[in-house]
Amino acid sequence: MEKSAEEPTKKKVVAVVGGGLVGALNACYFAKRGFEVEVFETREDIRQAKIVKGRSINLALSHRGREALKHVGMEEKITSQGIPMHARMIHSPSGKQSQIPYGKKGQYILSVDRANLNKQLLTEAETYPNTKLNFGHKLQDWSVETGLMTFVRSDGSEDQIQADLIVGCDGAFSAIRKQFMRRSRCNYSQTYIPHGYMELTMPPINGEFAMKPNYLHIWPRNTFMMIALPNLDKTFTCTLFMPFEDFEKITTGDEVVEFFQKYFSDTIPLIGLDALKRDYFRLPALPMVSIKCSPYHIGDKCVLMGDAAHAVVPFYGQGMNAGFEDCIVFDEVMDQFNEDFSAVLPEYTRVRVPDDHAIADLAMYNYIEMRAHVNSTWFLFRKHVDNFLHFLMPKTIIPLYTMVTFTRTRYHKAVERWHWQDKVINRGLLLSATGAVLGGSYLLIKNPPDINKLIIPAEKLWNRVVALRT
Ligand code: FAD
Ligand code: EGO
Repeated sequence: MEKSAEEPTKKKVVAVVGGGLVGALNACYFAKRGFEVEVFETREDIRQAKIVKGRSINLALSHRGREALKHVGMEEKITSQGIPMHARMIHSPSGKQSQIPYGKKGQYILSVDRANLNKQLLTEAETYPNTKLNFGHKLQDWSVETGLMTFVRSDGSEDQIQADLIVGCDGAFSAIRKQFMRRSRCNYSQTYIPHGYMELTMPPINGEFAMKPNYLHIWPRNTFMMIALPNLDKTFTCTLFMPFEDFEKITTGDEVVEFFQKYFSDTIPLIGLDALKRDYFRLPALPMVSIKCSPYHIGDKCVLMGDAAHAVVPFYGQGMNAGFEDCIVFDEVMDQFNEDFSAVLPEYTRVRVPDDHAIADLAMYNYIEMRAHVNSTWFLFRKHVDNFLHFLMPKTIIPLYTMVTFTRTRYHKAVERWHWQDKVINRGLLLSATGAVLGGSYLLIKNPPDINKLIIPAEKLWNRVVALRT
């Protein structure tokens, strides 16, 4: 059934460039407001394609992303096809598995299929009569002065289109963003990390999931990390993160097995020896980049959202969630400023840049921290400490991961609060340490111990130390 636009009067044309996750969702947002929406996407319609090439098969959807979907009535449709992950399952090198819940009962993240999510959002966008999807349209260039966009069609022919507003949702290597970079006072930074990623499939065993399905499985091995998210077809998609240097060192099937034997031995029988030897060489490891820029807009003509505005490394599972949240924030600003683009665009930049930059930093921080000293013991220890402190002071100490993943606390506020909590914790530690010293001294003064009784155990202790050292 087709939905009717809110107003029948002639509405402005909004061109959404990029029909990926954020572009497709954004099309729904603008269509709901009654704009004439034109989506332009390089690829052919993925709903017709047999195989969808591209990166990452499944993604972790969390609160921010869900809230954004809810706004256009898509939450239920998507979450019902996601697999809840209530806890992380940490795999130690010996194959021991330990779980730590993400939060209270209702707090879980969802494993969703990227292609399916994208298809559903495109289909939803199409239910609005005021939306048109143009596939096989690759944006070549656009003019800041006139807003005229030039597309190259699949057959090589060109197409020129003008719009009142251009929304750049064309991903990390955004063609829309190129015009931003030529302007003065435009900030841009781009960092490739030394790690690449490779996806491997873990098939079902006897028609069932090879591991427990409702978990985010993690193998933290400092610089080598692997995660696995469940899929509806009872497979797991394992993602191996490793420096390119190390990927390149492994050149034969036997070397792959040797490497997995050393670090991820419990997964060998689950992925399968032959599959492992074969799949490792199927595709090269792919790069990961972190991109920041500001401002996000040019005049009243153009705005960037999603990865086009902020590509983040995937070590927080927030890239798509942040991009989806961009859509809500823009929508809120549209309400505040009555859809007046000349006021909405600068305000959007003002409120959103600090938050997107904060999540880019947090994701990079997680990457650095995890590769530097997070093995399975440290991972478990840290999460237990987080949970314990939260248990002690539920209102005061909220784990950063919780604020980022299960609330809509502005990302930059979550960072501020995290620093503040650290101060409270350190002060608490200092206070307890001081208390212990003072209390101890008081007790010692009040009940001076018999020095002879002290010397004997001290001697025994020393003997033990000597025994240890020899
Ligand atoms: P894209 O998904 O890149 O879409 C851009 C679209 O624009 C594409 O369809 C492309 O074909 C089109 N396009 C590009 N150029 C043009 C052009 N010139 N003209 C027309 N169209 C064009 N995020 C999470 O929230 N949770 C996770 O668990 C998670 N895991 C990840 C794991 C990995 C390994 C990676 C790499 C990323 C992960 N992400 C995750 C991040 C997430 O994939 C991205 O943030 C998200 O895809 C961004 O969506 P987007 O629509 O902005 O960009
Ligand atoms: C000490 C212990 C310091 C993505 C643990 C930091 C990220 C980080 C890539 C997980 C979960 C969704 C993810 C946790 C930490 C997705 C995620 C986490 C990875 C890798 C990921 C957690 C896809 C970091 N969320 N997360 O707390 O479970 O903690 F391991 Cl490599």
